[in-house]
Amino acid sequence: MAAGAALTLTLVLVPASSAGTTRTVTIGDNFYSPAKMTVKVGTTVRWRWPQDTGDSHDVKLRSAPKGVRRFHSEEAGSAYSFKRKLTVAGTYRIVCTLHDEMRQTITVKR
Ligand SMILES: [Cu+2]
Repeated sequence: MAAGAALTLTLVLVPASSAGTTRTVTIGDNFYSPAKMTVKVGTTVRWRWPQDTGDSHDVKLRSAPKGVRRFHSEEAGSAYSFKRKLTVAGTYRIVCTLHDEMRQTITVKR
């Protein structure tokens, strides 16, 4: 019973709308899924490479709101993940440097 009470308390203290959530993006050949997404400020975006990706990909930030430090993941073929917390509102454009058509747009809202 004590464990149940503690769980209820946690759910009350952490509303679903709070910042600090994580959204997962799946890497495919040759796409990011989802290709477009909107998240709240403070969301951590995690790019996940599946076990069986047939090709190598990376995640490079090619444009972002002012003041955002650029990031660039490793090149990886499978079983890798990379994450960044997006703390500035605006539009983030991601590209895979190995596949120019592989692009993603993330809108970060307050
Ligand atoms: Cu790629």
